[in-house]
Amino acid sequence: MRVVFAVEGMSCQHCVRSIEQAIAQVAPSAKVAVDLTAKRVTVENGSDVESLRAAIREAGYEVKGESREG
Ligand SMILES: [Cu+2]
Repeated sequence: MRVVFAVEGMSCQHCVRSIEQAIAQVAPSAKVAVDLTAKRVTVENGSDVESLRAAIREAGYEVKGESREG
C-alpha cells in the first residue's frame, strides 16, 4: 500500500531527513519520498496510517491530510 500525506512546514533537506528518520522509526522497511514543492510525503510499504501520521507530527510537521493508493 502507498500513502500520500499532505504535509506543511517542510522547507529543506534537513526537513526531508527528519521526516525520513521519523518514519523509519515506525516503519523500518518503508520507502519514503518527500516532495518539498508539492508538500507531499509518499510512503510505500509503511506501517498503519495512524502510526505514520503520528511520526510525521512528532517530528514537528503538520499533516493536512492523506490519501491511500493501492
Ligand atoms: Cu528544513
